Amino acid sequence: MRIPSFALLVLTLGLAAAPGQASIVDVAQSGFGFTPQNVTIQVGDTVRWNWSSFAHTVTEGTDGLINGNEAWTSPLDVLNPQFSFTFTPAFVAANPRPGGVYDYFCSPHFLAGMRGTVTVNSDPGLGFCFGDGSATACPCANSSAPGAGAGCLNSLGTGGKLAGSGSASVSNDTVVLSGTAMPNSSALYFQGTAQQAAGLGAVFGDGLRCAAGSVIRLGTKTNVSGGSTYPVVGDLAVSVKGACTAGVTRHYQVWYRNAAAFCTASTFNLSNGYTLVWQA
Ligand SMILES: [Cu+2]
Repeated sequence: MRIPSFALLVLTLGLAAAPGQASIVDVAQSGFGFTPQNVTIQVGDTVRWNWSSFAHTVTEGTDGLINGNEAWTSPLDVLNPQFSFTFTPAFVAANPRPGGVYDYFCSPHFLAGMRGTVTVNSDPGLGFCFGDGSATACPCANSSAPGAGAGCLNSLGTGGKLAGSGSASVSNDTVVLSGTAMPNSSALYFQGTAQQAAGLGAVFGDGLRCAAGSVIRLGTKTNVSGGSTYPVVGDLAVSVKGACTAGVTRHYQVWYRNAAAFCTASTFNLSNGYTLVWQA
């Protein structure tokens, strides 16, 4: 049981890595297969293929051929026993794939089914302070479903959720913060320099305050179909509005109006928190 326990520990540590901390994911070549065949990584992570026997290639695509249309290709043989490839924000932006799924194959053994995938998760950040009972308890037992990754329930019976996409790079900021599952009311997107109560949050209105410290208001939006985003056309980029520099960690949250009689006498609730580590 020693080896499986260790493998589980490594996996757990890998999943617990903070956003922005690039990690290396190993894939073994065993016989005519890649193990694990399918891996999921974050933007900026590196996949490292390790050779064990015979001569193979690691070639992006689905056509089985090395013909110049691949985003990367490398031999994986006795002379090239290891091949590492980093899925940088620039590479992902220049070589988009549906769902972030990069198929690859071994050219000599394509017909034998020697193929794999790398799924690149483009969410640049990490949620925290969920209103699902895993953090501070919601004020009126209005917890959202465990694992929903959202805030405490509002009067509609949904938990406001904040997520992100794009690249958290101060020199090429394409971050879009997206709030969903809220009433069609006003929603303030704000940034804090700290996590409230070490990330557990504190009761505030009908929900939890998660982002704290020195606060910058990014902008107020009006939800349509329960959602909104920051920035939209005409808004400053998140890192500009938030005065973020390379290397800083910032925390985000949506504070939205929920005027219906529900939970406390307050007329507002909040999403979960969302953390970004800004890169150069
Ligand atoms: Cu092969």
